[in-house]
Amino acid sequence: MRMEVERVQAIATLSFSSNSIPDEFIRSEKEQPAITTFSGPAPEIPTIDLSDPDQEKLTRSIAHACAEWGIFQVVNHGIPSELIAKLQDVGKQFFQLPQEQKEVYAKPPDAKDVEGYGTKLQRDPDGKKSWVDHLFHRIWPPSRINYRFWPKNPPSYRDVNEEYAKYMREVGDKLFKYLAIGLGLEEHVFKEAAGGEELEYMLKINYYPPCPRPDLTLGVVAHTDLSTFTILVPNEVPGLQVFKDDHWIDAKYIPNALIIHIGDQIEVLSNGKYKSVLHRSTVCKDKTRMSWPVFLEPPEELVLGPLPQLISQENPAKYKSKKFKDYAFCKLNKLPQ
Ligand SMILES: O=C(O)CCC(=O)C(=O)O
Ligand SMILES: [Fe+2]
Repeated sequence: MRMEVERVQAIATLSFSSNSIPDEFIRSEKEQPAITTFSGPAPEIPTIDLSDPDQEKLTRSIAHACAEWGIFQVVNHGIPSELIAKLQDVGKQFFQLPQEQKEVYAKPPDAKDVEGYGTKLQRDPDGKKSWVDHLFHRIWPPSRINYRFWPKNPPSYRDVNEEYAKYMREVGDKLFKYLAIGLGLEEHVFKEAAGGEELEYMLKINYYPPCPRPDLTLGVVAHTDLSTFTILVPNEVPGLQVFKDDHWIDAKYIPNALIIHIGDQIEVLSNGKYKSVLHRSTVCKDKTRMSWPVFLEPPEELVLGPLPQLISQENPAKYKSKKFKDYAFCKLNKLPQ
């Protein structure tokens, strides 16, 4: 079992008694949110109403958001708000369990896969740590689910997450369709190129404990997602920031909205027409922030590259075609693609 004190949740408790945070959590001035968050008037991340009956307008606004921002919020997506509340409640209950009960789900130290309870995939090159713990497990397809990493407590955890997985597939399918039509392609091409029915839905729960010095540290550091795209629900504590026109701007909290991040694989498949979004998260002094991203990821052996329909002599491929696992390896190890 890992030492308790490695978990940020435990470090947070200690930090409040000293009103300071350990050095390895203090970011350089280039990253500190108090210095780098844009405070002027900023444009807002686009909000899309998925129930809009005007399909053409809907497709256009999604395509525009993906080309200009790589991120948008979705309202009227069809997921019952009670289900979102339950997803949040069971996840919160897991993180409130005593430490040793959470450690039962710890990612094995030698595991190649990310599944499990943990604190950081890798240290930053500068040795800095992030103010966040997490739990990863797949929720679809059934052949890729390992219930060993699904909390047994609270008892409703499994039912709630299985129900949520159904909705993730519905919303995911719709978005894949609009993304394709938005580039003049047949509606199934993106999902098929990303693995079709073998596409994997990886749920992550981020748990950002209260922090005595939120001005100095970061939760998740600046990154783009590896996924095709990511469907995220946050709790009511703000913290997500997006890099737009050279500024870090705050995402507005919209109750019950889903936040869609375009990830690297849609950028690659679209040959750069859609952009993966650079984002990070900040933490809060007196509240616990949590978020539930679901990463829609290709199976690891699948080769992805710019869609042939989108390349020509005038528009050559801007990205290599490669297996998803090789793309992920290069990214994780900060090697060129
Ligand atoms: O908590 C958030 O809003 C962002 C989390 C995130 O970007 C991630 O886990 O990849
Ligand atoms: Fe992310």
